[in-house]
Amino acid sequence: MRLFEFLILTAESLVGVVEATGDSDDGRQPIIIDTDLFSDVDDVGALAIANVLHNCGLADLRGIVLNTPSHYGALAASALCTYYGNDVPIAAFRLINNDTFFDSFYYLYGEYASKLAYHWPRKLDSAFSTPTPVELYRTILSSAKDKSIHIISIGFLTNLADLLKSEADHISPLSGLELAAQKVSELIIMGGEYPSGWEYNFGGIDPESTAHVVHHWPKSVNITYSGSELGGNIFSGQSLVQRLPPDSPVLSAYQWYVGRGSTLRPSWDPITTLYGVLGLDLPSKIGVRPMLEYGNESGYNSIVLANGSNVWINDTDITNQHWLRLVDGANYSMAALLDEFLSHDPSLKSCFRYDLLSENAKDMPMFVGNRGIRGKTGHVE
Ligand SMILES: [Ca+2]
Repeated sequence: MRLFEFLILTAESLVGVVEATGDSDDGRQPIIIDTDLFSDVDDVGALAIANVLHNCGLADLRGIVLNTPSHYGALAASALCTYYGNDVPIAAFRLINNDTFFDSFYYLYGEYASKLAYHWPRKLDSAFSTPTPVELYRTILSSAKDKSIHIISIGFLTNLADLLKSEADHISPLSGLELAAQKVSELIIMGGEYPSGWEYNFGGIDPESTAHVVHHWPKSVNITYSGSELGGNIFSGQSLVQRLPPDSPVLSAYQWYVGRGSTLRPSWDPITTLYGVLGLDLPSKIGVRPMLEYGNESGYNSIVLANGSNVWINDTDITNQHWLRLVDGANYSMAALLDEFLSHDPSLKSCFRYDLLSENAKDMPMFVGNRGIRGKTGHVE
């Protein structure tokens, strides 16, 4: 099978892509990313994709909030955004600490956050000078158009729970719950397993916050879940060493984290971020075949407080919650598409590199995944 044969649509599909529909005045989809950038490198992939989509005029990256306490996470996020030419507001988790990642589970994966923080230029001088996550959430939401923001959660849900619990303050007369209901058009969460299971983002650190967000999120606002079974079966980053310059922080982070000469990694957070900006309608936004669909029509997610596991409850009256699944046969296409974003030149302001897609398709080796080496349920912290 030709790797890209389903990726590339006709030239006619490109028309109007630059003016892709969005919820902000300029057609960009406004997003806030809530990340645990610290250990697994798929958060780097997610921030790379968000910055690329921002530069391509499809996303409006309004802010990044950290849900892990190491100050290296905030600094690394700033280094990544700076590399893509973007000065994005960042909020460090409190209390801030000086931890560096050590893989005490597999003794295999490497640390990258402190290295990104100190070997690439960054706009942010210190994590201590940032607002708190709740302050940044409230500031961005209070100034946003109604029903405009997509929040993309690719880590723990502590900040979102704190946002929902926040009261009126000097930033906004609205409570956090009211801000979410009024300003957010969709919450996209990488977490859980569907229709049921246990996953680290939900149950690993702060299941109480997971339950609070999932059970108290306003019913008028859509939630879309990206489960461990989705990104865990799609391996991206295979060709980064051939396609990125040696000074790329994305390449370096993947090399440091995965190690052993590989940059191949499951795609939990990159897929979630891609959907969080573009939704299901990939053909109209970037001119590629549909790759994602909803796995359910109705019902809702429920969290077992004791351990953060989730189970889908069937209920035809509730239609604001969905989980994502891959369209049949789209595994290789999705991996190849993610690789396009991960290897995107920061100076290129278009996400439509069809000549390159075709060119790469001729030479790209067939997908080789190290399946089984680790699932999200074995997420290293
Ligand atoms: Ca993550």
